[in-house]
Amino acid sequence: THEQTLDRDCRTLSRHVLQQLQSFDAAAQDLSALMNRIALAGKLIARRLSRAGLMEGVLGFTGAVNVQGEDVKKMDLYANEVFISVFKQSGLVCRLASEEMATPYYIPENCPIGRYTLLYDPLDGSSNVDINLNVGSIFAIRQQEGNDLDGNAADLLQNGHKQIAAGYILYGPSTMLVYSIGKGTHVFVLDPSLGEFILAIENLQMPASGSIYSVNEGNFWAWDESIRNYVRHVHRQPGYSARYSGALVGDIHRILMQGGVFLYPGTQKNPEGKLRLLYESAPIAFLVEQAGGKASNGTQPLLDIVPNHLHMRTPLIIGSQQNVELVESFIQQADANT
Ligand code: P6P
Repeated sequence: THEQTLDRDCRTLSRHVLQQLQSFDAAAQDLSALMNRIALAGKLIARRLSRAGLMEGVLGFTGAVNVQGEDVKKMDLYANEVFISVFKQSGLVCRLASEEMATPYYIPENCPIGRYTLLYDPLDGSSNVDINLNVGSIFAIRQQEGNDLDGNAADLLQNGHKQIAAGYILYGPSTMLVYSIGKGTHVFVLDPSLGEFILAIENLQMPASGSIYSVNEGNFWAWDESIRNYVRHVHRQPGYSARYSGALVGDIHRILMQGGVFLYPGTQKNPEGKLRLLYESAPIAFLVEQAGGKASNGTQPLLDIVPNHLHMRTPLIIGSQQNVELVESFIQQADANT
């Protein structure tokens, strides 16, 4: 009915956060405002992506190399700047820690300072931009602890349970924002005509097991034998499907919605894998666990891992509980045999 449609269109992100918290105190208002800023960043990035092929200076590389040793794409830089611009005057944050910046950006003295830190990967999977495949932004929010006078942000080097909010924005056929503040995982869809993210799925519960496995099998001979044995086992099982887009957010969203498992294991060259703990794996592990799934580095729950530096990488096994436990059983078996 007309009322139902209207009511649905009013289930915006900021209202949802306040409803979740059943509170309107300062902390709740802060979280609602933080999520609103994330939504604004998502809208600005989605708008530019939708015209990437038509605008000068959007596609392609800047010629720079980032702290990860990766070629920086123009869209990476733009997306990074969007988050800084959106949060700089918000009065909500004191620091922004990004995949694109070697050290955190400290909000300048002449701007209002808040007590939260935003950790983010502004445009994950950006190699997909030039081929018009999905890309994503990943974010986590933590409270500042202490006063970080020496500016080395040591309080950020704590495990994923310190995240008070986390999620991602998926720039796909529709733009989706998936988030959690520790009270379930919720999916919003951007209605471009309204310029609002509208609630689509509340309290998403992922399937306990699934038939999708998502891993870059091009690394097969670079993995530990235990991972090769797991994949050999999957190859022999009827009904499994391999799905891998090379962009974490889209690959994870598929697993979140349909069940199964995503893996980025260590390789001989990169024993800790490729994905960064603080602003890729931990935020996504937070969401997946809130949706009833599981995440580990193969031997330890992902959210228990304490980073030793801002850009620390860890192997990632994540998805439906039963699928993750099956992978872990191959790793435990190999460890038992050594
Ligand atoms: P590979 C993108 O560069 C990224 O960081 C993730 O989005 C993605 O899951 C992974 O790397 C893909 O890495 O080595 O399989 O190409």
